[in-house]
Amino acid sequence: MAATAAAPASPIEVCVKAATGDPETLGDCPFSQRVLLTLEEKKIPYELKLIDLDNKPEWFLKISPEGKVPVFNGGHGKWIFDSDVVTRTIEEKYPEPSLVTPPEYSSVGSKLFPSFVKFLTSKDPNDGSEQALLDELRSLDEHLKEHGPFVNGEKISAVDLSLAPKLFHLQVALDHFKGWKIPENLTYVHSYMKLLFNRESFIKTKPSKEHVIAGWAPKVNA
Ligand SMILES: N[C@@H](CCC(=O)N[C@@H](CS)C(=O)NCC(=O)O)C(=O)O
Repeated sequence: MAATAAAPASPIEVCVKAATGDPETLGDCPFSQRVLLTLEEKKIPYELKLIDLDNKPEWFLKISPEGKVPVFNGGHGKWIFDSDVVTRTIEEKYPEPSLVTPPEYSSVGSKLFPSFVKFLTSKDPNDGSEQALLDELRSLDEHLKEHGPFVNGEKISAVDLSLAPKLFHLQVALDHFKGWKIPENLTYVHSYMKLLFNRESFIKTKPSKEHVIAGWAPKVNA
């Protein structure tokens, strides 16, 4: 734990999604994984609480106003929600190693996830959703070409930890449901994904491909 942080009164706890149909296994929520990646990269010990989102316990509904994960308790009794707020709070309490992304890069790739979801769930091949996703991926590729290998150069930062789980979902779900792959010529995006997915923090917190697919299936088949 970082020497600068006040010791928590009790363990740090994080409520995250349990796997769909497998409540004892870490699930496939990219926002939950983002928080776990932040804790892992900062080497902060924590206790996981797996939440079955299809059968939310009463105690969880009391601490999570919208019934959403992740929810985080920094060890001082107060539960906070939303991965933006949680990761910002972790950064403030545990500033070392710094994961701060410079403001000019903090929105790089921010439209990737909504573009991916739109294309994944689209039933109309001519609605422009594939092209919109390709445009976002190309723009990330250009950024990485100029500034990579991470969004902010040599050092991983918060924006990478937000994008990594989303890119994993994108890769797994689009391949499975649409037989669609990120074009080979987006070489900087491919190298970026390899770099992120091979990190110890990612390997430790990633969901299985089967659970990612099971998580998206109801939205794709809706
Ligand atoms: N903006 C929130 C989004 C969190 C979110 O949408 N979590 C989903 C799981 S990935 C959830 O808990 N959904 C509630 C449900 O499925 O009942 C964040 O960044 O934390």
